[in-house]
Amino acid sequence: MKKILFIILISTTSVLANQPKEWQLGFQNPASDGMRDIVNFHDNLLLPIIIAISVFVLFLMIYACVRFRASRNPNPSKTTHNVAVEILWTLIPCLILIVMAVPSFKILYKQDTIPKAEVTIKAIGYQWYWGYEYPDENVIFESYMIKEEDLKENQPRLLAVDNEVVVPVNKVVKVLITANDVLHAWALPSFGVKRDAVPGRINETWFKAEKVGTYYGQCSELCGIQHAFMPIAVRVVSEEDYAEWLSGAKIKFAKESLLENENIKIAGK
Ligand SMILES: [Cu+2]
Repeated sequence: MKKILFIILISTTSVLANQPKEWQLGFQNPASDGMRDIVNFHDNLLLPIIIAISVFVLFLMIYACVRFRASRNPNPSKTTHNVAVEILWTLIPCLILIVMAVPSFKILYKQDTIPKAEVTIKAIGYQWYWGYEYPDENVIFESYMIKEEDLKENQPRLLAVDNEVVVPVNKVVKVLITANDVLHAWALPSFGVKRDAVPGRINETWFKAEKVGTYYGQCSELCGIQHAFMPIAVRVVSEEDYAEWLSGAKIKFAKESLLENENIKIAGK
């Protein structure tokens, strides 16, 4: 019985790890080193500082309301300046900002330096779906959201797509991001990745997924009426499964066949 419970627990957590869950307050569970940095930074540094500041300001407000109320101070103080207090309320916030900035810049630099990529994918934002290319493999395909009425079991609403991006686990994946029409943004919370997709320009980011599974994200730049319906789904698989998927994809999603189809379409017009 215990064993079954354990298995259920493991399987449900691994499913929930990759997508938003009901009543969720915090971040999604990290599935990459970069996201773990972000979560640590938020939970262990920013949040305590924010809570301390909020409690302190609340205390000051209550104290001032009680201590300096009109009934107790019929003749109010005429003080307008206090140099010591003014220096303190300038310096202390500056110090707090510096304490927050140093680790924040460290994380930003780490995200910005892309290690040698083992797999490169290109994400292209369209109104309103994502196109993907594996430039080194001659693979190209489009990825549309699955409509609510067509959802199969275990496919999350507004997140599942027909063609998922497939990448190998524990490999550095470099993502080139651009758009074809308007601004979009390629965002995957579990990997700590979010980059604008700008027409005529290529942005770069990277991630190294640590766990096998399907991870969901969404376009994160208002791009038009169907902005909410262009999700991102990345399936992280073992190296062998990736090789197998790739050999199939090279036939199914070959660049040449796509160009041929386009030509047929154009010729038929
Ligand atoms: Cu978009």
